[in-house]
Amino acid sequence: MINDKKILFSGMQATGNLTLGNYLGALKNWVNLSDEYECFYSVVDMHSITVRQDPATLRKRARALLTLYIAAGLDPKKNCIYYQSHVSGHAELSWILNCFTYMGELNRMTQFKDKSAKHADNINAGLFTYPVLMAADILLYQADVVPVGIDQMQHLELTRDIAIRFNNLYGDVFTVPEAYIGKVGAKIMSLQEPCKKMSKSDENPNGSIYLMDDPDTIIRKCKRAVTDSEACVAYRDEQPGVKNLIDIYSACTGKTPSEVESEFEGKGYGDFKMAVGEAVVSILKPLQDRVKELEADKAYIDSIIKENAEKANYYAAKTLRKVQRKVGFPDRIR
Ligand code: ATP
Ligand code: LTN
Repeated sequence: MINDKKILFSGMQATGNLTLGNYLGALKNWVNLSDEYECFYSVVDMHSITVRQDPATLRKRARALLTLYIAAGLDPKKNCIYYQSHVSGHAELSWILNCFTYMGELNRMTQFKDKSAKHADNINAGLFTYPVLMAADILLYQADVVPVGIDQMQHLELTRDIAIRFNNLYGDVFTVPEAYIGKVGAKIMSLQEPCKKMSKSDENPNGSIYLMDDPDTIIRKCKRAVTDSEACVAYRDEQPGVKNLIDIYSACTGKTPSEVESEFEGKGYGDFKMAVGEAVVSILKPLQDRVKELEADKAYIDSIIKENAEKANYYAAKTLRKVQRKVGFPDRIR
């Protein structure tokens, strides 16, 4: 607990352009939870280099992502918004936890299998131990809850297993975290291949709506979204494309899928897709305007980066010292 509140941790990678899936599956929930918890929201730039990055682009994207967190409605005075690489405790705890994680556990991770198939020329050790760094992120702040999309559940389970294993050996050192999966938008699918998740690393730009897409592009992508020949707006697994558009519309408007079905009863896909596009624009346009305003205020963003790195370091150091003592590292001489 910090200030009598439970602790929340989450993070996103500064790789690629963020999609509507990232926003509806993660960022939007973060904002809804931010009053209830003491929150740490990290731009996990150390995770990003598990895949080769252009340094200048990574730096630019990391800053854009941090700005986006604020633009989405996270108050940086209340929520600790910071770069993972500014807190050395992540790497230090990650090393220790590596020694409490089994090769077999990491071998089972589906994200590792997917990413190593995609980057066959660079299957580095960091890609393999990526989930351990993620466990370190979460456990370093003693997080109670971790809001993520469904695709991260397996990593969360591993984090819990590592925490329990460590606690069994050394006493109650870590809080064992729970995942928080939002009710709507937990898995937004590609607009072109609705059986695949919408992903920022997708090669086909028409499959994803990017958070910075202009309104015309958003409407065009929605109009072109793959549906089927049944011609009815029904929320059924047999109609994955339509189901996904209903999910998007629900998440943007707050309506339930059955309310959406009634709203479009007897109407064609054309009207429905147009409405989905407009609903997405109504969510993203204010976000984009706010990003532009914030980007113009360099000194403000810089001050946030500095203050929050100090705050994160303070809490990280507390856990790290405790863990170091538990595993038997010698005390520091002051
Ligand atoms: P990549 O495609 O490069 O693997 P990603 O789009 O999956 O990246 P991440 O940075 O790995 O993005 O994820 C950030 C957060 O967004 C995570 O909590 C993840 O669960 C969530 N998320 C990502 N894609 C979706 C999606 N299509 N639907 C819902 N949530 C998503
Ligand atoms: N692995 C996550 C990003 C991530 C994360 C975290 C999410 C890194 N560390 C800690 C929650 C908590 C992803 O790829 N989406």
